[in-house]
Amino acid sequence: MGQEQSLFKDPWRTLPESKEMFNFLKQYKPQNEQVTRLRILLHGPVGAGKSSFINSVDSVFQGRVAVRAPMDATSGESFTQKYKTYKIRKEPQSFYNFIFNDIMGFESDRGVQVEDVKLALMGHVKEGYRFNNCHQLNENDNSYNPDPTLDDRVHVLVCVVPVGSVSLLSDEVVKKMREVRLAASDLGIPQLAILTKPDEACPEVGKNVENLYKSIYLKEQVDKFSVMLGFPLNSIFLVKNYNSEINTNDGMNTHILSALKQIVMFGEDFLNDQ
Ligand SMILES: Nc1nc2c(ncn2[C@@H]2O[C@H](COP(=O)(O)OP(=O)(O)O)[C@@H](O)[C@H]2O)c(=O)[nH]1
Ligand SMILES: [Mg+2]
Repeated sequence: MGQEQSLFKDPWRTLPESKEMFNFLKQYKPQNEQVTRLRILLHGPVGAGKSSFINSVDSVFQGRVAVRAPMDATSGESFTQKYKTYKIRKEPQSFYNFIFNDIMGFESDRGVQVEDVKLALMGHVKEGYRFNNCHQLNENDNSYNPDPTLDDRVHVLVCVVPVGSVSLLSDEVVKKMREVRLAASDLGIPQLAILTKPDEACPEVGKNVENLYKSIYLKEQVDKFSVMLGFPLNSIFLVKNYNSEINTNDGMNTHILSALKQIVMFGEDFLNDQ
């Protein structure tokens, strides 16, 4: 396919200046005084790029490619997962006011159960708890937090899926993702989606990340995902993570920051409604 057929002439989404978004996020502090930090929960299949997204955010803010959140080199192999909070360091002694948790899910026979995701959303899952797909966390477990504060709760939920997998998601996985979405909606928690690995799904993006919002194929996948799961377009972001790069660059930073900024703004709205 020639470039004429695979790319729109103009991007279908234009993004703000990276510096503006960077500064917004740098100074971000929840207005709601009941909380110290905005808690973002990433969920999605093993190998979707959740840890990589956290590392990408870290890289943008550090100005160099960071490797901190452990990435699964052997994606798809791990069956249990610890509930852990990731913070992004600002200065030697301080952190940014948004934090991440991640949770794997939705594979048919493994991954975290939908009920456990709901408990995490409500703040009942204590740090360090090891999810087990054979056992659902309950009030009798030590890792069950019986009375979570607003700080412990999830303030914004982000679904992470490789964009090339959108057409391959099984009915069962889609059903589980919808269930989680519904549970979050019941709790009033805003939700977004990040579609990763666009470089693998579209050769033009593999060559040049500036083509991210020009790729006709990727736009089709975004539309498809939007219809399948009921995410409005403004809550779906394409992100190429830092995985093979040695240095950070403004083109990639812009895409990572635009997703993060929207996540933070949605989460901030949630906190202000409490
Ligand atoms: N090409 C490409 N690879 C990626 C991207 N994001 C993540 N990966 C790779 O996908 C694999 C799984 O990523 P990981 O972050 O561990 O997924 P997780 O299980 O959701 O935390 C790793 O080898 C990453 O380097 C991306 O945007 N593009
Ligand atoms: Mg991971």
